[in-house]
Amino acid sequence: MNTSFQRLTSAVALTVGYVAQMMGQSTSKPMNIVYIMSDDHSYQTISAYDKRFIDTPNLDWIAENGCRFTNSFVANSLSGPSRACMLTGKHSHANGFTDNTKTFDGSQQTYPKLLQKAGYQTAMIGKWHLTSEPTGFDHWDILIGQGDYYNPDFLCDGKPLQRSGYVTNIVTDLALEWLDNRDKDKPFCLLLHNKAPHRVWSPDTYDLDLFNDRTYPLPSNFYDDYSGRPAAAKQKMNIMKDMDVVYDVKMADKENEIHSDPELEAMGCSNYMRMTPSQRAQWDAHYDPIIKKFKEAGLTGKALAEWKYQRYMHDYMRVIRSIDRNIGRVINYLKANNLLDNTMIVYTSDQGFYMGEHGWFDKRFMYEESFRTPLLVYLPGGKQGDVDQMVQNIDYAPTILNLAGVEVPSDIQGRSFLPLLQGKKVKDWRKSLYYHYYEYPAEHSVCKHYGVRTDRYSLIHFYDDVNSWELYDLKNDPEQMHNIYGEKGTENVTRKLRKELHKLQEQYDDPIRLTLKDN
Ligand code: SGN
Ligand code: CA
Repeated sequence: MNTSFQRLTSAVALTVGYVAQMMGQSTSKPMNIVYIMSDDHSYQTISAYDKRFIDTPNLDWIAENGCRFTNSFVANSLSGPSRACMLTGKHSHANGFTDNTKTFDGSQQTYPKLLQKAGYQTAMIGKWHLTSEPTGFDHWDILIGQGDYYNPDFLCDGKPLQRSGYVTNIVTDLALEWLDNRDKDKPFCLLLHNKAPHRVWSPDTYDLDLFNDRTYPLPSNFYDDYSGRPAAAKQKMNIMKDMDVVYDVKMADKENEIHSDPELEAMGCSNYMRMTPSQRAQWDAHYDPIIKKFKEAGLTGKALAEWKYQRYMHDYMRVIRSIDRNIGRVINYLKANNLLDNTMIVYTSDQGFYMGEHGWFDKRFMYEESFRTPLLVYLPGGKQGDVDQMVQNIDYAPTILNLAGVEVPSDIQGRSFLPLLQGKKVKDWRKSLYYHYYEYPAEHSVCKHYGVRTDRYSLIHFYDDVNSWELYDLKNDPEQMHNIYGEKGTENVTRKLRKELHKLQEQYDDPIRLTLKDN
């Protein structure tokens, strides 16, 4: 027997055993994985988490039939870094992809490679964003760079090609096509990565007229003045100051009278030029009347900021509606093909996103809205309900390997949460999380920082340029408006958290503790 066949048989045998055990049956099939990840999808806009903004019945199906993770976090709130953390199960300093300017070293160990070796068929479809070509996949069909919403360019197993239509529909079509044509005798792991709802939040023409009558509540801290938080004050992701009227809010008038940042204007123009004449006609039919009213209104100051917020929310929700519809297509496919009894479905995002909290769009900060990320998991025969333990995106790789019956390599820094999905009690689950963000100086001007979070507190150190510590009591100040670092009465908790932070830096072997003065 050759080694790869042996490996395949043992992995499949383990998986079969696992599924049989889960399902309480004597015989069963191997476990498949459908891993769906969107880009910049906030948990606030999934109705399983938050009912204020939009109904997402298909995403909610995953939560209702599986687990909703109520404390799910990332390790570095940015696209490329998150993807590298997920693939490797390691923090950014360990996988080398610390910010979006890096190139992923595809020769390193990743969970798709380990699954592939164990006999799984693997595919990666959609936004990749790691610069180097994907490795560890039998098939890959990726958007180039950030990807475009309309008629996007792809690199399909190395060959460039453009496809017509709207990106979320196309990526889902490609994923279902691959599922249909796969080798049905082997277990599979499919990574379906949406570009949506990434900036610049462009809806499918089919959804353009949705939610026109909705007015979204302004977050209570929309006019945050960032007092006591110098790094937050320095940022450039404020809806009032930085959200671009032409690019983000799509007020490019035919009379060419409205002008904003020339670079962003040019990007908006190039998005528009990608559309077919029919797509453009539908786009114009929707936006032209809004542009006309906007010009007549002559808004300034707070009125303009609040109007931009509504425009942002409308477009973002329309983009989410298309994601949810396409998730429904995937679930229906799995149902129709009798795959729901041996396929785990994961839904997550590369990070959280601000829906106007602190006055912001974008992510990057270790503050809750962007440190957290949605995580819904359907596991056949597994737990149904909430998982409240703190999990992080470095845990995905070991969880998936664990499910597939593949041994988790000892250098993986995350931990398998499969027992939590199975509803088991885990006594020694982690009590704290480590975070480290690096992309600075860069777009949106979020300073470098690292920190530790426990169930009650969050301690953050901004460094390089702004040098400041922040401490939040998440129970009394969930919106993180009051930095209590250095305040009387916080000495004990600060000492404990600093100790925990250094322990985590040591445990994960982050070189920063060796080179930085932390006071
Ligand atoms: C683009 C966006 C930014 C965003 C980064 C990173 N600008 O550069 O707003 O923060 O991506 O996002 S845009 O003008 O190109 O829309 S990430 O999710 O890919 O990391
Ligand atoms: Ca992202």
